[in-house]
Amino acid sequence: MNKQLQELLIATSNQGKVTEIKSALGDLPLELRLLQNYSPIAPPDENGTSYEENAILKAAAYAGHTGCWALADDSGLEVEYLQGAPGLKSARFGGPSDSDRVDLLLSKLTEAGAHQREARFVCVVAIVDSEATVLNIARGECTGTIAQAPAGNGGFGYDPIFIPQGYASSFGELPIEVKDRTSHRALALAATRAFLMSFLDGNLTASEAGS
Ligand code: ITT
Repeated sequence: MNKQLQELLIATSNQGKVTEIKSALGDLPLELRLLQNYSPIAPPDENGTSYEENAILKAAAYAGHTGCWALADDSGLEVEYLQGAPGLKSARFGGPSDSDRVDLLLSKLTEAGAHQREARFVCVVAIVDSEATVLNIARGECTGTIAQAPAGNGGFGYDPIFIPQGYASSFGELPIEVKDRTSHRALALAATRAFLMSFLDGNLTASEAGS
């Protein structure tokens, strides 16, 4: 096994993300570390202009504090009727709770017709090494529609109002296995997993990945 990759910090304070990341990567021969394994670290300002920039700046900041390889996720919900909002600002859209954000989003869609509720989730996962060199970036997207009202308690964030394409129920209602197989995060994590396995198999070195 490549000695540089024995521990990987899941660099997010969002417990919903942690659950999904563990489900996708938990069986790899790696020790997954959590932010709560360290003394409190102030979260970096998410002032990037893309999901990629934000994912990299989060991974780099936490790797810098811990000296550990880090995986960070930046994600958001883009609603067509709102010209892509809340997008990069999904975590800071109203608030402070998930249900406040859901209510605000639904209130902005009261005038939207049934055919104007198209939306997509986007997720970008960045991996950096212990020196904060970017080794891999993976993006996943999941299209769907925004429901008229929240339904279900599964998942987190906007899941109770997001109906993925091909289904009649929200991610909040569907079995978690569906989200773990089809979501924006599932797709980004599948590519991330392939990258990590190349490392763990010794087929790729940090300098090859970072170049
Ligand atoms: P970290 O930065 O610590 O990872 P965060 O929650 O602030 O946590 P983001 O900045 O990436 O993460 O914000 C993304 C927001 O988009 C998140 O808080 C949710 O409100 C929403 N979101 C992202 N993925 C989602 C998903 O799979 N289901 C529902 N909502 C999601």
